[in-house]
Amino acid sequence: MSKEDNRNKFLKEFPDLVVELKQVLAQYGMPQEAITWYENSLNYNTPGGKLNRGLSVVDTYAILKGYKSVSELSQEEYKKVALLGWCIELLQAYFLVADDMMDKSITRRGQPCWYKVENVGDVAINDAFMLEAAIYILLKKHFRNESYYVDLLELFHDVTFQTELGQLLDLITAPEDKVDLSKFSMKKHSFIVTFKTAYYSFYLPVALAMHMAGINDERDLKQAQDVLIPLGEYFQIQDDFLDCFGTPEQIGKIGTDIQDNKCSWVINKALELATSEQRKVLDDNYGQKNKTAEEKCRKIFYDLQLQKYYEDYEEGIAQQLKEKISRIDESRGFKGDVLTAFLNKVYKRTK
Ligand code: GPP
Ligand code: MG
Ligand code: MG
Ligand code: MG
Repeated sequence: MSKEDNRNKFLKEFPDLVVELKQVLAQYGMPQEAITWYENSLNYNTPGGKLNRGLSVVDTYAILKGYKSVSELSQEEYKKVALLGWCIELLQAYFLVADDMMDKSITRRGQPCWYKVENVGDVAINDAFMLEAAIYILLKKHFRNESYYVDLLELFHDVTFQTELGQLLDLITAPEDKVDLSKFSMKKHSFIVTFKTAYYSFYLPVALAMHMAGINDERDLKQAQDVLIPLGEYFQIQDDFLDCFGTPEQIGKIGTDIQDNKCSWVINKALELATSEQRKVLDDNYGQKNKTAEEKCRKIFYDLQLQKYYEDYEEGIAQQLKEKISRIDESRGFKGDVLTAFLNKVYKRTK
Protein backbone atom coordinates (compact mmCIF):
# COMPACT_ATOMS: atom_id res chain seq x y z
CA MET A 1 0.00 0.00 0.00
CA SER A 2 1.38 3.45 -0.91
CA LYS A 3 1.96 6.10 1.71
CA GLU A 4 -0.98 8.05 0.33
CA ASP A 5 -3.32 5.02 0.49
CA ASN A 6 -2.22 4.38 4.05
CA ARG A 7 -3.02 7.92 5.04
CA ASN A 8 -6.40 7.90 3.28
CA LYS A 9 -7.38 4.62 4.88
CA PHE A 10 -6.53 6.09 8.28
CA LEU A 11 -8.41 9.32 7.57
CA LYS A 12 -11.53 7.35 6.62
CA GLU A 13 -11.79 6.09 10.21
CA PHE A 14 -12.16 9.54 11.71
CA PRO A 15 -15.74 10.51 10.78
CA ASP A 16 -17.12 7.45 12.59
CA LEU A 17 -15.30 8.51 15.75
CA VAL A 18 -16.84 11.95 15.50
CA VAL A 19 -20.28 10.31 15.24
CA GLU A 20 -19.58 8.24 18.36
CA LEU A 21 -18.43 11.30 20.29
CA LYS A 22 -21.45 13.34 19.21
CA GLN A 23 -23.69 10.51 20.41
CA VAL A 24 -22.27 10.90 23.91
CA LEU A 25 -23.39 14.52 23.96
CA ALA A 26 -26.76 13.59 22.48
CA GLN A 27 -27.26 11.01 25.24
CA TYR A 28 -26.69 13.75 27.81
CA GLY A 29 -29.43 15.71 26.06
CA MET A 30 -27.06 18.50 25.00
CA PRO A 31 -28.64 21.09 22.68
CA GLN A 32 -27.79 20.72 18.99
CA GLU A 33 -25.75 23.94 19.15
CA ALA A 34 -23.27 22.33 21.56
CA ILE A 35 -23.10 19.11 19.57
CA THR A 36 -22.29 21.07 16.43
CA TRP A 37 -19.64 23.09 18.29
CA TYR A 38 -17.88 19.92 19.45
CA GLU A 39 -18.09 18.46 15.95
CA ASN A 40 -16.51 21.59 14.48
CA SER A 41 -13.73 21.62 17.05
CA LEU A 42 -12.97 17.92 16.45
CA ASN A 43 -12.88 18.37 12.68
CA TYR A 44 -10.91 21.61 12.70
CA ASN A 45 -8.24 20.50 15.14
CA THR A 46 -7.69 16.77 14.72
CA PRO A 47 -7.20 15.52 11.14
CA GLY A 48 -5.37 18.41 9.38
CA GLY A 49 -1.74 17.63 10.16
CA LYS A 50 0.87 15.18 8.95
CA LEU A 51 -0.75 12.43 11.11
CA ASN A 52 2.71 10.97 11.73
CA ARG A 53 1.92 9.96 15.28
CA GLY A 54 -1.37 8.26 14.51
CA LEU A 55 -0.07 6.47 11.42
CA SER A 56 2.95 5.30 13.40
CA VAL A 57 0.75 3.32 15.75
CA VAL A 58 -0.68 1.40 12.81
CA ASP A 59 2.70 0.93 11.08
CA THR A 60 4.40 -0.18 14.28
CA TYR A 61 1.67 -2.68 15.05
CA ALA A 62 1.92 -4.16 11.54
CA ILE A 63 5.71 -4.54 11.84
CA LEU A 64 5.46 -6.15 15.29
CA LYS A 65 2.88 -8.63 13.98
CA GLY A 66 5.20 -9.52 11.12
CA TYR A 67 2.87 -8.22 8.40
CA LYS A 68 4.52 -7.02 5.21
CA SER A 69 1.98 -4.25 4.78
CA VAL A 70 -0.87 -2.62 6.65
CA SER A 71 -3.30 -4.19 4.15
CA GLU A 72 -2.68 -7.58 5.79
CA LEU A 73 -4.49 -6.49 8.96
CA SER A 74 -8.07 -7.78 9.29
CA GLN A 75 -10.68 -5.06 9.16
CA GLU A 76 -11.46 -5.45 12.84
CA GLU A 77 -7.78 -5.31 13.79
CA TYR A 78 -7.25 -2.26 11.61
CA LYS A 79 -10.17 -0.37 13.12
CA LYS A 80 -8.88 -1.03 16.62
CA VAL A 81 -5.29 -0.02 16.05
CA ALA A 82 -6.34 3.01 14.00
CA LEU A 83 -8.51 4.10 16.91
CA LEU A 84 -5.43 4.10 19.14
CA GLY A 85 -3.71 6.19 16.48
CA TRP A 86 -6.56 8.66 16.49
CA CYS A 87 -6.35 8.87 20.27
CA ILE A 88 -2.79 10.21 19.90
CA GLU A 89 -3.98 12.64 17.25
CA LEU A 90 -6.64 13.83 19.73
CA LEU A 91 -3.96 14.25 22.38
CA GLN A 92 -1.93 16.24 19.88
CA ALA A 93 -5.00 18.35 18.98
CA TYR A 94 -5.55 19.09 22.67
CA PHE A 95 -1.92 20.13 23.14
CA LEU A 96 -1.78 22.28 20.01
CA VAL A 97 -5.00 24.20 20.68
CA ALA A 98 -3.63 25.07 24.13
CA ASP A 99 -0.03 25.60 23.01
CA ASP A 100 -1.06 28.08 20.31
CA MET A 101 -2.84 30.20 22.90
CA MET A 102 0.15 30.09 25.24
CA ASP A 103 2.61 30.85 22.40
CA LYS A 104 0.31 33.47 20.83
CA SER A 105 0.68 31.75 17.50
CA ILE A 106 -1.24 32.89 14.44
CA THR A 107 -1.43 29.92 12.11
CA ARG A 108 -1.24 26.16 12.40
CA ARG A 109 -1.35 23.60 9.59
CA GLY A 110 -1.78 26.43 7.11
CA GLN A 111 -4.96 27.83 8.70
CA PRO A 112 -5.70 30.20 11.61
CA CYS A 113 -5.11 28.72 15.06
CA TRP A 114 -8.43 27.57 16.58
CA TYR A 115 -8.56 30.33 19.20
CA LYS A 116 -8.12 32.86 16.37
CA VAL A 117 -11.22 31.61 14.55
CA GLU A 118 -14.19 33.99 14.68
CA ASN A 119 -16.37 33.45 17.77
CA VAL A 120 -14.00 30.88 19.31
CA GLY A 121 -11.50 32.89 21.38
CA ASP A 122 -11.15 31.64 24.97
CA VAL A 123 -13.76 28.91 24.46
CA ALA A 124 -10.76 27.16 22.89
CA ILE A 125 -9.53 26.43 26.43
CA ASN A 126 -12.59 24.30 27.10
CA ASP A 127 -12.39 22.83 23.60
CA ALA A 128 -8.85 21.68 24.38
CA PHE A 129 -10.09 19.87 27.50
CA MET A 130 -12.87 18.26 25.47
CA LEU A 131 -10.43 17.04 22.83
CA GLU A 132 -8.50 15.33 25.61
CA ALA A 133 -11.69 13.87 27.08
CA ALA A 134 -12.49 12.27 23.72
CA ILE A 135 -9.47 9.97 24.18
CA TYR A 136 -10.91 8.40 27.32
CA ILE A 137 -14.43 8.13 25.91
CA LEU A 138 -13.11 6.19 22.93
CA LEU A 139 -10.70 4.02 24.93
CA LYS A 140 -13.46 3.05 27.34
CA LYS A 141 -15.84 2.21 24.56
CA HIS A 142 -13.39 0.10 22.52
CA PHE A 143 -10.79 -1.29 24.92
CA ARG A 144 -12.53 -1.67 28.27
CA ASN A 145 -12.54 -5.46 28.07
CA GLU A 146 -8.92 -5.86 27.01
CA SER A 147 -6.37 -7.13 29.53
CA TYR A 148 -4.14 -4.15 28.66
CA TYR A 149 -6.85 -1.46 29.12
CA VAL A 150 -5.24 -0.16 32.33
CA ASP A 151 -1.85 -0.10 30.61
CA LEU A 152 -3.29 2.12 27.89
CA LEU A 153 -4.86 4.45 30.44
CA GLU A 154 -1.66 4.70 32.44
CA LEU A 155 0.35 5.37 29.32
CA PHE A 156 -1.91 8.22 28.25
CA HIS A 157 -1.98 9.68 31.75
CA ASP A 158 1.77 9.43 32.34
CA VAL A 159 2.72 10.78 28.95
CA THR A 160 0.21 13.65 29.21
CA PHE A 161 1.72 14.68 32.52
CA GLN A 162 5.26 14.43 31.15
CA THR A 163 4.25 16.70 28.27
CA GLU A 164 2.72 19.19 30.67
CA LEU A 165 5.95 19.20 32.67
CA GLY A 166 7.87 19.99 29.48
CA GLN A 167 5.41 22.71 28.59
CA LEU A 168 5.77 24.20 32.08
CA LEU A 169 9.52 24.37 31.77
CA ASP A 170 9.23 25.71 28.21
CA LEU A 171 6.98 28.53 29.45
CA ILE A 172 8.77 29.51 32.66
CA THR A 173 12.12 29.54 30.89
CA ALA A 174 10.62 32.06 28.45
CA PRO A 175 8.97 34.78 30.55
CA GLU A 176 7.40 37.52 28.44
CA ASP A 177 8.57 40.49 30.44
CA LYS A 178 12.06 39.46 31.49
CA VAL A 179 14.60 38.30 28.92
CA ASP A 180 17.62 36.69 30.54
CA LEU A 181 19.60 34.57 28.12
CA SER A 182 21.86 33.34 30.91
CA LYS A 183 18.94 31.14 32.02
CA PHE A 184 19.24 29.12 28.81
CA SER A 185 21.48 26.12 28.24
CA MET A 186 21.57 23.10 25.95
CA LYS A 187 20.99 20.95 29.01
CA LYS A 188 17.81 22.81 29.88
CA HIS A 189 16.77 22.65 26.24
CA SER A 190 17.25 18.90 26.21
CA PHE A 191 15.05 18.56 29.29
CA ILE A 192 12.30 20.75 27.83
CA VAL A 193 12.10 19.00 24.49
CA THR A 194 12.35 15.49 25.88
CA PHE A 195 9.33 16.17 28.05
CA LYS A 196 7.26 18.46 25.84
CA THR A 197 7.67 16.43 22.64
CA ALA A 198 9.56 13.16 22.77
CA TYR A 199 7.37 11.16 25.12
CA TYR A 200 4.04 11.78 23.44
CA SER A 201 5.27 11.97 19.85
CA PHE A 202 7.68 9.04 19.82
CA TYR A 203 7.47 6.78 22.83
CA LEU A 204 3.66 6.81 23.08
CA PRO A 205 2.82 5.53 19.55
CA VAL A 206 5.25 2.63 19.87
CA ALA A 207 4.26 1.74 23.43
CA LEU A 208 0.56 1.69 22.45
CA ALA A 209 1.22 -0.60 19.49
CA MET A 210 3.41 -2.84 21.66
CA HIS A 211 0.63 -3.28 24.21
CA MET A 212 -1.90 -4.14 21.53
CA ALA A 213 0.52 -6.59 19.89
CA GLY A 214 1.20 -8.25 23.27
CA ILE A 215 4.93 -7.42 23.14
CA ASN A 216 5.12 -5.49 26.37
CA ASP A 217 7.95 -6.88 28.45
CA GLU A 218 9.44 -4.05 30.55
CA ARG A 219 12.83 -4.69 28.95
CA ASP A 220 11.37 -4.19 25.49
CA LEU A 221 9.51 -1.04 26.44
CA LYS A 222 12.82 0.23 27.78
CA GLN A 223 14.68 -0.69 24.59
CA ALA A 224 12.10 1.26 22.60
CA GLN A 225 12.28 4.23 24.92
CA ASP A 226 16.08 4.37 24.84
CA VAL A 227 16.00 5.07 21.10
CA LEU A 228 12.72 6.98 20.83
CA ILE A 229 13.49 9.63 23.42
CA PRO A 230 16.71 10.85 21.74
CA LEU A 231 14.92 10.55 18.38
CA GLY A 232 12.14 12.78 19.71
CA GLU A 233 14.73 15.26 20.94
CA TYR A 234 16.18 15.34 17.43
CA PHE A 235 12.65 15.89 16.01
CA GLN A 236 12.05 18.89 18.27
CA ILE A 237 15.47 20.34 17.39
CA GLN A 238 14.25 20.20 13.78
CA ASP A 239 11.05 21.98 14.88
CA ASP A 240 13.14 24.69 16.55
CA PHE A 241 15.38 25.01 13.52
CA LEU A 242 12.44 25.25 11.11
CA ASP A 243 10.69 27.80 13.35
CA CYS A 244 13.57 30.15 12.57
CA PHE A 245 14.83 29.03 9.15
CA GLY A 246 11.75 27.47 7.51
CA THR A 247 9.13 29.37 5.51
CA PRO A 248 5.49 29.49 6.64
CA GLU A 249 4.47 27.82 3.34
CA GLN A 250 6.84 24.97 4.11
CA ILE A 251 6.01 24.42 7.78
CA GLY A 252 2.34 25.50 7.81
CA LYS A 253 2.88 27.88 10.72
CA ILE A 254 4.56 31.21 11.38
CA GLY A 255 7.59 30.90 13.66
CA THR A 256 7.27 32.66 17.01
CA ASP A 257 10.25 31.41 19.00
CA ILE A 258 12.48 34.52 18.74
CA GLN A 259 9.78 36.99 19.80
CA ASP A 260 8.48 34.51 22.40
CA ASN A 261 11.90 34.36 24.11
CA LYS A 262 11.98 30.56 23.70
CA CYS A 263 14.85 28.44 24.94
CA SER A 264 15.20 26.84 21.50
CA TRP A 265 18.10 24.90 19.98
CA VAL A 266 18.82 27.87 17.71
CA ILE A 267 19.44 30.42 20.45
CA ASN A 268 21.37 27.95 22.58
CA LYS A 269 23.69 27.11 19.69
CA ALA A 270 24.10 30.82 18.97
CA LEU A 271 25.00 31.51 22.60
CA GLU A 272 27.74 28.89 22.40
CA LEU A 273 29.26 30.55 19.34
CA ALA A 274 28.57 34.28 19.65
CA THR A 275 31.30 36.91 20.06
CA SER A 276 30.71 39.41 22.86
CA GLU A 277 29.35 41.97 20.32
CA GLN A 278 26.94 39.44 18.92
CA ARG A 279 25.94 38.42 22.41
CA LYS A 280 25.08 42.02 23.22
CA VAL A 281 22.82 42.26 20.15
CA LEU A 282 21.08 39.05 21.20
CA ASP A 283 20.68 40.25 24.80
CA ASP A 284 19.07 43.47 23.54
CA ASN A 285 16.84 41.97 20.84
CA TYR A 286 15.89 38.38 21.65
CA GLY A 287 12.38 38.05 23.06
CA GLN A 288 11.39 41.58 22.04
CA LYS A 289 7.95 41.76 20.51
CA ASN A 290 8.85 43.46 17.25
CA LYS A 291 9.92 42.38 13.80
CA THR A 292 13.04 44.62 13.64
CA ALA A 293 14.50 43.08 16.79
CA GLU A 294 13.59 39.62 15.50
CA GLU A 295 15.44 40.26 12.24
CA LYS A 296 18.55 41.43 14.10
CA CYS A 297 18.64 38.10 15.92
CA ARG A 298 18.00 36.16 12.74
CA LYS A 299 20.88 37.97 11.01
CA ILE A 300 23.25 36.83 13.75
CA PHE A 301 21.99 33.27 13.39
CA TYR A 302 22.81 33.44 9.66
CA ASP A 303 26.21 35.07 10.32
CA LEU A 304 27.08 32.29 12.74
CA GLN A 305 26.18 29.75 10.03
CA LEU A 306 23.88 27.85 12.30
CA GLN A 307 22.55 25.87 9.31
CA LYS A 308 25.95 24.22 9.06
CA TYR A 309 25.99 23.29 12.76
CA TYR A 310 22.48 21.96 12.37
CA GLU A 311 23.51 19.73 9.47
CA ASP A 312 26.45 18.42 11.49
CA TYR A 313 24.18 17.70 14.42
CA GLU A 314 21.73 15.91 12.14
CA GLU A 315 24.39 13.64 10.62
CA GLY A 316 25.84 12.84 14.03
CA ILE A 317 22.59 11.99 15.77
CA ALA A 318 21.29 9.90 12.84
CA GLN A 319 24.49 7.87 12.94
CA GLN A 320 24.28 7.37 16.71
CA LEU A 321 20.66 6.28 16.48
CA LYS A 322 21.38 3.81 13.68
CA GLU A 323 24.08 2.23 15.82
CA LYS A 324 21.76 2.02 18.81
CA ILE A 325 19.09 0.37 16.69
CA SER A 326 21.54 -2.19 15.36
CA ARG A 327 22.14 -3.34 18.95
CA ILE A 328 18.44 -4.02 19.74
CA ASP A 329 17.80 -7.43 21.31
CA GLU A 330 14.96 -8.99 19.30
CA SER A 331 14.78 -12.23 21.29
CA ARG A 332 11.42 -11.43 22.90
CA GLY A 333 9.69 -10.28 19.72
CA PHE A 334 10.44 -6.58 19.69
CA LYS A 335 11.83 -5.42 16.33
CA GLY A 336 14.46 -2.82 15.53
CA ASP A 337 12.65 -2.17 12.22
CA VAL A 338 9.99 -0.32 14.19
CA LEU A 339 12.62 2.22 15.18
CA THR A 340 14.25 2.41 11.75
CA ALA A 341 10.84 3.30 10.28
CA PHE A 342 10.64 6.24 12.70
CA LEU A 343 14.17 7.40 11.99
CA ASN A 344 13.50 7.34 8.24
CA LYS A 345 10.39 9.51 8.70
CA VAL A 346 12.30 12.10 10.68
CA TYR A 347 15.71 12.19 8.99
CA LYS A 348 16.23 15.45 7.05
CA ARG A 349 12.56 16.42 7.22
CA THR A 350 11.78 19.94 6.01
CA LYS A 351 8.22 20.32 7.28
C1 GPP B 1 5.43 21.81 20.99
O1 GPP B 1 6.19 22.92 21.17
C2 GPP B 1 4.91 21.34 22.30
C3 GPP B 1 3.69 20.91 22.47
C4 GPP B 1 2.77 20.82 21.32
C5 GPP B 1 3.26 20.47 23.81
C6 GPP B 1 2.21 21.36 24.35
C7 GPP B 1 1.82 20.87 25.68
C8 GPP B 1 0.77 21.26 26.41
C9 GPP B 1 0.55 20.62 27.71
C10 GPP B 1 -0.17 22.30 25.95
P1 GPP B 1 6.14 24.15 20.19
O2 GPP B 1 5.41 25.28 20.84
O3 GPP B 1 7.51 24.36 19.71
O4 GPP B 1 5.25 23.63 18.97
P2 GPP B 1 4.88 24.48 17.69
O5 GPP B 1 6.17 24.98 17.11
O6 GPP B 1 4.21 23.48 16.77
O7 GPP B 1 3.98 25.56 18.17
MG1 MG C 1 5.03 25.95 22.76
MG1 MG D 1 3.96 26.58 19.93
MG1 MG E 1 8.19 25.07 17.70
